[in-house]
Amino acid sequence: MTPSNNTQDKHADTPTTDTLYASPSDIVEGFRFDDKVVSVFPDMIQRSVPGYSTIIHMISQLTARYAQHDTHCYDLGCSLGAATLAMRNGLGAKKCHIVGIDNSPQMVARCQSLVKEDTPEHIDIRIIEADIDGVDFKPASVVVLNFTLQFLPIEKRTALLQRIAQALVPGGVLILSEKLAFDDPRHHELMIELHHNFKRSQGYSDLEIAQKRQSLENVLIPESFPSHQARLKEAGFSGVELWFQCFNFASMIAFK
Ligand code: GEK
Repeated sequence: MTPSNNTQDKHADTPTTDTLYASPSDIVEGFRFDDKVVSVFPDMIQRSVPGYSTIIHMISQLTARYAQHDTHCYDLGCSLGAATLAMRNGLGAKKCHIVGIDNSPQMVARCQSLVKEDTPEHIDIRIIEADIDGVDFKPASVVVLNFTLQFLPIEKRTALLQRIAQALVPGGVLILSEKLAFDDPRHHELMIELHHNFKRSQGYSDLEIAQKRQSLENVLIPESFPSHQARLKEAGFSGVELWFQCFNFASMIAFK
């Protein structure tokens, strides 16, 4: 079996184009990672997050550089396993234990079947249903939080990052991708505007953009890069840098 590079187009029997917010709703409910979202997820994230494919591609390269033999590589909030598979592809001959974790049962079920059908049996890769808030991490060299921390209540973020920092072996890294907020309100508005223009260019209507934004209100809580940097240092990381940014979407690397 030849491992592939993505999780797209594997289930031709299910809808793949995101039209979840295309019709007007009287009440827009808070966003949940349920069956409906799972069935359109690759299309949704690709057309909503500028730079998503580049980040996934680079997670493979960062794993190749930082993964250490006989350690764990975690993908926290793995959804359908795009970053999990990118890590697997980056490992090459290194023997690591790859663990993807998500607390959406629907995501986990789909992810397990996608990963199983794409991965040779000798590779140690597991997809687990759990809240990342309560996981007991084993010694790890690469930990990925690709657009997941933003869904955790703010008051729980420091403790999770502390546990990750403690689990990382010397030389280990955390790759943290997040939607960002900005302290200067003029810049904040500009980034939102450019992001919405990006979504329009991807075929989303103004109604879809407005309803999705409403559904994410109080569910996805973005913070600024200086806030992330300060918290990561407080949690025990010695260095934190931005390695990718497109508008209000960014990826950071935090060094143990
Ligand atoms: C990707 N990383 O394709 N515990 C476990 N999982 C959680 C928790 C939690 N407390 N909170 C949210 N999730 C993926 C994309 S999506 C980002 C990540 C997005 C899970 C949630 O179920 C969902 O699958 C994922 O985190 C966030 O690279 O959709 O914007």
